[in-house]
Amino acid sequence: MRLYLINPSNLLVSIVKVKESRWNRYRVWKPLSLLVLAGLTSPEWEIAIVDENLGAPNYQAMPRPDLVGITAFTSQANRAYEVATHFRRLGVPVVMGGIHATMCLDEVMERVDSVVTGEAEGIWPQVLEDARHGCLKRWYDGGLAEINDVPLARHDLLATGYAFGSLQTTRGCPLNCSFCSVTRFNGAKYRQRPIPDVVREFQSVREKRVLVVDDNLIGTRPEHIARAKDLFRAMAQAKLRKEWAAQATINFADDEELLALAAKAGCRGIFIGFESPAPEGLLEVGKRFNLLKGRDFHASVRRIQRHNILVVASFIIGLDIDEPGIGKHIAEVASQYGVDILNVLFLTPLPGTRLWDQMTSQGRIALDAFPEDWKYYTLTFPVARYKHLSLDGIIEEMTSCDRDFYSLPRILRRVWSNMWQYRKPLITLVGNLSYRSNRRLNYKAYEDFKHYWGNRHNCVKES
Ligand code: B12
Ligand code: SF4
Repeated sequence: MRLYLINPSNLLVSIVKVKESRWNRYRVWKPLSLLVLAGLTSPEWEIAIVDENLGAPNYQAMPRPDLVGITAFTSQANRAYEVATHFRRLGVPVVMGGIHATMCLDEVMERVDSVVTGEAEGIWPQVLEDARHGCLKRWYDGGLAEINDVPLARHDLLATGYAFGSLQTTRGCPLNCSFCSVTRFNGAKYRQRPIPDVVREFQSVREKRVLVVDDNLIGTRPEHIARAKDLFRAMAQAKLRKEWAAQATINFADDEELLALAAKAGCRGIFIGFESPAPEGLLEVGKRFNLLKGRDFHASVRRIQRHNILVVASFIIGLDIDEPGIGKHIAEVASQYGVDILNVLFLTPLPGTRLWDQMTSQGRIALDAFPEDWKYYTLTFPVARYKHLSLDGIIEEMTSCDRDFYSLPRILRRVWSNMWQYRKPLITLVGNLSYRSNRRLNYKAYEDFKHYWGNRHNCVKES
């Protein structure tokens, strides 16, 4: 039995444009969901994983499979349907799962043979069994998996073409920020995989560098942090010789022992969601956690960096409190905090989030011809109507933010300060240049987007 597991691409996502900017090679990540599904698949299935981010193959030239499984974020949904249509025309059953299938069940059900919502661990073996007997159901729900059932992902598949491997050690997040799907999808309970499983999985990753995809590697409560310390101790003891980056909340900076253990275990970069430079912004998106203890963000960032760990900061533009000037303000604040890399995204109502419910009820979703418009739900296009910023205005804010933060003098200052502090100037340089060179791609993309937006709204007015 032959199974294809496919990660569809979205050509509007600049990080997959490896040909346009070679720095992007360092920002194409493996679709871990498919490696996990492969880990749940019994040996009678011959598995091929296709990651279209490395280039879409000629499916016609490939042997006919018995089953196709497709994963998709919302931004990949359109391409997922194209791929599904191709295989369904050949009479091959297509199953789709992942976050978009879970949040938009009815839409997906119309376009594939079978949909799997939720996490797959508890249900995928049954889906395969039903497929083998030709009796696939229209809908399976995996719900939340028992965390000990998460298998070792098949890191032996998809072995070449990536600068980073990826793995997951926890699922779930209690914080439930308004713009994020994680609490709805993976639950509010923070679930931690057994430490020996995680260490074994690290050992099976071939790449020297690894992205730990957890939404928050250290968690928010003392018992979570204690487990993170145990994990880091076990990783150091296993002498993995891996360098890795992860996502965490800002409380990562509050515990010297945690930082030292993380660094010893190979942590070289941490991605932190600051979200807004203003306390009112944090309240608006529901991230009160960042407001705790009258925090000094500059000091927090420095404490992390002293352990040789780079800090990547994420902010959002387009909150209801954001007014003209917000772009430059974010660039200024991120520079004051002293972060190494800045990633700014447009506030985007992703289906299933609290923000989606709010913007839908207020009639503020501007690009709403679905499924076609999903391709712009990459957080790199302003798809909604923003309170104080017009379409041109919000794009100008994003552009000025990037222009300021990634100006050559500022990049050189950051690289110099890294050299001076004996940190990792090369990684900072590559990261900064990757963002800087994507700016040109973004300008062009914004122009095309404005035309698309204009046509869409003219059509609506005329009809
Ligand atoms: C790692 C990650 C990335 C990585 C890697 C992506 C990749 N290629 O896998 C990078 C950094 C590239 C990335 C980029 C983006 N991401 Co991202 N990312 C994540 C993150 C943190 C973890 C995903 C992961 O690997 N999980 C581990 C695996 C094992 O879990 P899983 O994917 O959920 O798969 C399980 C189930 O969903 C199911 N399943 C999944 N697929 C399938 C398929 C079949 C057939 C079946 C049966 C089951 C099944 O089974 C799996 C095992 O239980 C999630 C948050 C999260 N917790 O999901 C956000 C998340 C998926 N990202 C999100 C977004 C918005 C993006 C971006 C669009 C925007 C951005 N700039 O961040 C981009 C664009 C990507 C694109 N190509 O279009 C949103 C998606 C929401 C949505 N409705 O689409 C999430 C949920 C975060 C959020 N804020 O809400 N991302
Ligand atoms: S943005 Fe981060 S902290 Fe907020 S709910 Fe999502 S995963 Fe949790």
